[in-house]
Amino acid sequence: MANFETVVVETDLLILGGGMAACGAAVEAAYWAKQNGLKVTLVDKAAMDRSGAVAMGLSAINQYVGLKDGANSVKDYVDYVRNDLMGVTREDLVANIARHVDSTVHLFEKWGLPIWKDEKGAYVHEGRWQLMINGESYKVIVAEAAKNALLQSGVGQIFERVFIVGPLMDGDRVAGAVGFSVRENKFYIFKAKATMATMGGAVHVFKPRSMGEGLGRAWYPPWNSGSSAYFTLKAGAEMTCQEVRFIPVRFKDAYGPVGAWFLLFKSRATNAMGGEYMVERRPELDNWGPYGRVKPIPANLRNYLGMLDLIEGKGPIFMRTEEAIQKIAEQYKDDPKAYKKKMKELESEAWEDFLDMTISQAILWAASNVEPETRSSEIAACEPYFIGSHSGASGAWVSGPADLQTAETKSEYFWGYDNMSTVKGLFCAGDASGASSHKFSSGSHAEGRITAKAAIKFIVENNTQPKVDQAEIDALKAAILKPMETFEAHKNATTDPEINPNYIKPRMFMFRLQKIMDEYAGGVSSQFMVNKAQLERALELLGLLKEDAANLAASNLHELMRCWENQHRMWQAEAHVRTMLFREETRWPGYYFRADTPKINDKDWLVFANCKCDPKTGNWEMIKRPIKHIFPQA
Ligand code: SFD
Ligand code: AMP
Repeated sequence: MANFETVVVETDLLILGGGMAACGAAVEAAYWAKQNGLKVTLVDKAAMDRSGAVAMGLSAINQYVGLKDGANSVKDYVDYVRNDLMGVTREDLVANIARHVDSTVHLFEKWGLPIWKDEKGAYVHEGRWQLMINGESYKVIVAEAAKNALLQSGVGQIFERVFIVGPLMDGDRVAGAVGFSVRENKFYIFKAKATMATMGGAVHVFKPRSMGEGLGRAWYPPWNSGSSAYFTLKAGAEMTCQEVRFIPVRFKDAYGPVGAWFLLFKSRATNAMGGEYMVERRPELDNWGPYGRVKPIPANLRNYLGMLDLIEGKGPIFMRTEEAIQKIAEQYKDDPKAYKKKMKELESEAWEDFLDMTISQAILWAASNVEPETRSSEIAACEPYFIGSHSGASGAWVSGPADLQTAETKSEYFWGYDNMSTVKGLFCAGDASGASSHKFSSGSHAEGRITAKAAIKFIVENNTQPKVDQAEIDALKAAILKPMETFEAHKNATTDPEINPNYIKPRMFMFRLQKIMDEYAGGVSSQFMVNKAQLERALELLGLLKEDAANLAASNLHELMRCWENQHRMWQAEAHVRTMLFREETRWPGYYFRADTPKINDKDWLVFANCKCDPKTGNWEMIKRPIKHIFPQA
């Protein structure tokens, strides 16, 4: 495209994304880069102040271990995560984050984040690991610190509103990334000695429950579209846990969080008949091996018990907000003034929980006359998401820290630099790194710091600028901008630019992807059920979709971004389907259920299911990797 300027940026460390992991990376990288005379460049598709999952703010910090108070140990956290993921977790990665996460939380507080305190000045816990915050401006505060660190140290530069499409390679080493501005006709080539993929997880791979005007609404933010997975897959990196999607239960239709209700307010959830699935269905837990007996009950099993009620026609499921609020206030019933005050306080906490992180839920409550102190609200399982930082686990397979390996784990989990993928110089953190669940906002930031430090070490020890073939760059530029040419060439063939025999617009392409995934890969409409035949059909249809991706069309830069977002989603979808097909058991009922292999099978499948795609041939390889412990097991 002649009217696209090409901008070349040479740097040492390239940080892709501007979310929690990237902000952590920026702070740490600035420090180590200055000491070593290196340059750092951060690229975000949006504006860092409000980009990524924390855009609307959050009402809790979900990972705080409390090592200083001796409340918990690193091993306690590792046990919690392994149990919640039905035995499948990289203990070395989880422990590495757990031992550093508290210092990240203390930094947040220093930078101005209000964390709730009790009368004695101690943090108010939502649950064992979760702290309550006034977090409407959480992302603004964290981004400000990252920007200050990069810009004031003089080592860094930041590009906002530049969408990263894919990697640049020098043989088996990553050499940077390519992308384009979503505001100006500029094509970007970033050349770097090490690259960090921190572009979050993926939403809208599956058909959402919302439709029409509400379509953009999902629990996870619609602007995280699988760019991390695409980037690492295209670089040839090994991926892990691609089958471990996350399905949260949320307040229905506006996706408000449930954590504060279950943990802080101690609310019950009951079905249409008043039955409590967590009590009535307890015997079902015995079918899920040792994981049915752990505390807390794994998130997917909690989901599953509720889903069984729905399958039997006992829905809707209600969060009993009115009962929970009354129960807490009852303790004050002998003193009418104190009772009134407590009721007001609880009411405002209930609203603030949503106003701090899912404002649309508060709007829905207001619009539908819900007073949580007098009336229950429906909750429902969301559509599936890919998020390695919450209770899902999908992401790249990365090296663990040297000092936490045992003689047993070292050969499997360690290859030199913390959080480096199997591709030389390509590092991953946050949602982009797999098998290290439950890091959330704080752990993602901590993992970003760990990873940036390791990436700088890699640069110091491999201090050469990788070579990039100009022909490869030219080919990438042509392919990336092609949807705009396609549109220009064919736009007059029909009167409605949305419908054209020569091209497909990204919105329609997304609907097609979502329909395939919803119907054949266990979405909402198929009650999260899959079997071999369905998954094979999904792969066949995804193959046809991939062919048609060559005919995507964009009428402007915004649509060009949409084209590539949906290509990214499609690759995430394929990795997911292939891995569900590979794992011949059901391990995470409540996330997905393989009806043809309906039982958990620890003997054959207590392993990581990994995959990779050869960038040259496009052939996929499925790999089993062993689960090994770094702490002695009881
Ligand atoms: O409870 C490109 N999360 C919660 N964590 C908590 O600690 N407490 C909570 O209360 C949390 N809750 C919650 C959470 C998330 C959401 C969506 C809701 C509620 C409604 C989880 C955390 O938010 C999550 O773990 C971290 O944010 C993960 O960090 P990271 O860095 O992996 O992802 P990111 O922050 O979304 O940032 C992604 C960045 O990448 C950019 N990007 N840039 C360039 N090119 C591309 N192609 C790109 N694609 C994406 C994005 O713009 C962004 O900057 S609770 O309800 O669960
Ligand atoms: P959520 O709002 O569902 O994202 O939950 C916030 C935090 O609370 C996460 O750490 C969840 O794992 C945890 N959580 C939510 N519900 C429960 C529950 N019923 N039991 C135990 N932990 C929960």
